[in-house]
Amino acid sequence: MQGLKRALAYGLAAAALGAAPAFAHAFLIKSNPPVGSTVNAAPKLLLLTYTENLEIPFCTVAVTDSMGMDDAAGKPQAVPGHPDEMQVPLNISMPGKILVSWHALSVDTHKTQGTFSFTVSKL
Ligand SMILES: [Cu+2]
Repeated sequence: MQGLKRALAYGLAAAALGAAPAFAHAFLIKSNPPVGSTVNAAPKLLLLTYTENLEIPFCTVAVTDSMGMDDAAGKPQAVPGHPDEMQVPLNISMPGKILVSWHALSVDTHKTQGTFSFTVSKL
């Protein structure tokens, strides 16, 4: 009961401040390949999991390889049964550090973005 009261108090405080609740935005939970990882083969697919369901047609992912080429990523695609995920076909032609820059639109119409990298040690 105490916890519920506290939650209500926080909710009212957030509403009073006019703040959009941060938990309603699509933030990246995890990636496969994982954020900061090193993989020993070029992945054919990047899988991104978010805190909210996504409007896939309005999400973009750019992937830049170690030579600065940024044409390695295809269009984000829905993952059947997982509206909080998107998958991106990859065509990585160089080993090295891969920079991922994503823009997401969640179903509540809030935009988020972020970058991370992983490393492909060999193709
Ligand atoms: Cu939101």
